[in-house]
Amino acid sequence: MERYYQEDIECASEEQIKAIQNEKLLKQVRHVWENVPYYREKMKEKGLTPDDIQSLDDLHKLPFLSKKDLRDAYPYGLLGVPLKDCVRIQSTSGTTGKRVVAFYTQKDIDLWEECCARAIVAVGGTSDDVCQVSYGYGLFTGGPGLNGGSHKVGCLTIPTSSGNTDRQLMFINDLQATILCCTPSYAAYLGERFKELGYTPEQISLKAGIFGAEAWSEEMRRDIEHTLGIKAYDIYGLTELSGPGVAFECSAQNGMHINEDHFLAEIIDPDTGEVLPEGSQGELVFTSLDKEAFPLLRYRTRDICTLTRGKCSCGRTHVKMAKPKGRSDDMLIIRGVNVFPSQIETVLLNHGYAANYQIIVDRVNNTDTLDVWVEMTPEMFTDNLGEIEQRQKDLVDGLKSMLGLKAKVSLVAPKTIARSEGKAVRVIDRRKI
Ligand code: DLL
Repeated sequence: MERYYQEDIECASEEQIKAIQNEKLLKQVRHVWENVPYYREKMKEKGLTPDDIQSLDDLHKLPFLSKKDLRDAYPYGLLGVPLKDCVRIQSTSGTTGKRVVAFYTQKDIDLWEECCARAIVAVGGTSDDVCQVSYGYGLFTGGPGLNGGSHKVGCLTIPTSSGNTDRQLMFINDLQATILCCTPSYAAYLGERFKELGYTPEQISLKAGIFGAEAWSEEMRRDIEHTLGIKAYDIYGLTELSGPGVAFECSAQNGMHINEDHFLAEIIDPDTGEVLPEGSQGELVFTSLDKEAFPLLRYRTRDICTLTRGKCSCGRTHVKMAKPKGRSDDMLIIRGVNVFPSQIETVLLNHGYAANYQIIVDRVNNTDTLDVWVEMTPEMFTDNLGEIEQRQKDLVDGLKSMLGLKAKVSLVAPKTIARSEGKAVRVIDRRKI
């Protein structure tokens, strides 16, 4: 039987959700207008006042916010409450520029943790469960968010944070953990380590995993489910909007329900900013509906995906987002062809490899080159050069038919590509250096 953390809201009718969103949107716009001068100026530039926003239908009039605005307003320019009312910050790793610093009031944290609790209950979590949180703790939102959600559900929470892989396995075994929360790449690594130590999936106590914070393919889901003997569920979120739990997967495992009572989603054309009809692929844009400390209206995530509304077998009614294909800024343009790393991953996993690979893009004599380094699994490892060449050729053909591009594939020995404990860095683009 399907269980919910907040059934009333998770299964509310579309009309009820729209009514909640309408009311909250008007309040949030007024809150931002009155307390965030940076955004007030943006509204004024468009000739808008809160009176111009009378309902959800007026949302499209509001100006967008982007990562650049967050940088320009750093650190306090988008604060919606006095600093003394904030109790926490979280921050991104800042690999692509200045860090994003997000602020929270206690109420913001409570709502965020409730979103994570919904995700845990959606994978079957109850107070009987032992939930191991192997996302990083600290500035990264993964650890603190799921830790809070796990407490709310009443699970016994193991806050291992990421890293120290053998200790992760020890806690799973000794405390018979049933739910694992970490990045999919770290889950794959934990699975690999269990296998190396001779564990079969039946000997591992885990039953479900909540994996997100990076793009991962359906093939990787199958692989992780197989090695750990679990059901693997996706979870999505970003620091700017609180952290994990903006959207989460349910028993249907085919897209993530967006917590629409807190986050209003739109899909836009990333080039023109035009709002696209339901079902179209485009950039995901979010408006926070009740955040106090760091309210964001029409924030452009750069994540590319589609939204679909419809009856879900789990009974939840909130709109679903498909797995993001990756960020629009992760998309590689190689010899004019758009390539998402997740497409390469799909080909590799379909050919029986694990998700241990590195993509190297370079430019030689004004021509882009695409090199893919792939680890052989221990089972396929061989020093028979003819066999290796044949395997490489098969992958070159597979990539050609997926991408329409010729790549150079190098098979390398097992364990030669560094494992990730957090978000995996799979692409090295030397053209930018
Ligand atoms: O990654 C929050 C999070 C923690 C989500 C734990 C899920 C689990 P940031 O570090 O700010 O926050 O990175 C946000 O990561 O815009 C996406 O590009 C990507 N991302 C997050 N979840 C997914 C997912 C956290 N399930 C950025 N699938 C987002 C694909 C994801 N990409």
